Amino acid sequence: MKDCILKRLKGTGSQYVSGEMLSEDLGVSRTTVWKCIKELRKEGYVIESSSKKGYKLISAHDVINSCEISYNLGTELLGRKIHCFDVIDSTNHYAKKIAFEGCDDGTVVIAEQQTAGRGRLGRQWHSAGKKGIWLSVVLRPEIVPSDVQMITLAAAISVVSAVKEATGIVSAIKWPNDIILDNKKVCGILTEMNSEMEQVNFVILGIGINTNQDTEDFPEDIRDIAVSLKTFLNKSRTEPAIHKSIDRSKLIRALLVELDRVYRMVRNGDIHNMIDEWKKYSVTLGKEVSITVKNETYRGIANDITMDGKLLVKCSDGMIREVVSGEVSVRGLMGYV
Ligand code: BTX
Repeated sequence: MKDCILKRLKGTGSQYVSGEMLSEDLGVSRTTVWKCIKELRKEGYVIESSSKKGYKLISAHDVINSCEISYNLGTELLGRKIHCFDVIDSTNHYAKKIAFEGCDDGTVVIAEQQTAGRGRLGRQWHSAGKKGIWLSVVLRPEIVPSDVQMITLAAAISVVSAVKEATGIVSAIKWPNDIILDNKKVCGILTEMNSEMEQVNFVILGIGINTNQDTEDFPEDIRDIAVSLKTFLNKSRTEPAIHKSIDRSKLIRALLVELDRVYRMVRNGDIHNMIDEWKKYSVTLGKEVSITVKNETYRGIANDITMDGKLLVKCSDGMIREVVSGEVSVRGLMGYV
């Protein structure tokens, strides 16, 4: 009921809608309408009420719920079903569970906080409450398992474009799965799959974006490599009182729209154009990198990327090596990037 009332308030824009009309149209009592309005206010919606005119939605303060994210989203596939949680162990974990249960392609899982957020290779992902975007998407692309890296590339493009669209901030892609700002990690992508030999059953695409953390919100051991969009945006402002926050729901909506677009490129086999877009945002290509695969480390220049997302590295012995993302750590020789 709360969602129905919210949709009605959103639909009327700057107009008031009377309590009487809401209760008649939705077939509930005026008291129920009032209770829902109270709950919406508690969630962060600013709703004006007037005894004569009714209710008017003024603004939403950092609210993330499925109605807020999906309202007039305009995507073809992404986010037709959205599961939102206050606290969860890992959105990837939950997404995997519902993927096994048969949920639709494009189903989204979002949490305000993760207690066991995961990175690659069993690493931890720090996911502070209400400070970031911790989100997973269940995808069912018709691709072979060796092409799954394309989903990570698609996600990286989507994050960079959505961040630009929603905040004006220009970030960049560090192969294979980081988005960086100021040489620090603002977003990590974890792509996991379930497959047969020849066919992917589903992919869980996990995206973690640091949005509103202050430096002290990160554990000490990652303060040198982690950054949030908020700290980046406000780095020239010395007075904390005038620090601007990032509108997380606006960014999530932009991300789903972008992901819908780029995932469509994957599904339509439009890989050339997708790779071209990826190259535009890459900070890895042309750089001297150090690649560690298991216990072996080698250096070279990151020359190019293949159509299935492998990095081509020209090593000092003149050989060009194809690097697969799965088990590597890539370090620029001039620091993290
Ligand atoms: P990664 O293995 O490339 O990066 C993990 C490493 O990044 C950690 O070992 C740590 O050094 C550093 N790190 C941890 N937390 C943060 C942070 N908040 N910001 C910057 N650096 C950090 C990257 O793996 C993939 C991360 C995916 C996270 C999403 S969130 C939604 C979904 N659910 C889930 O459990 N994981 C994904």
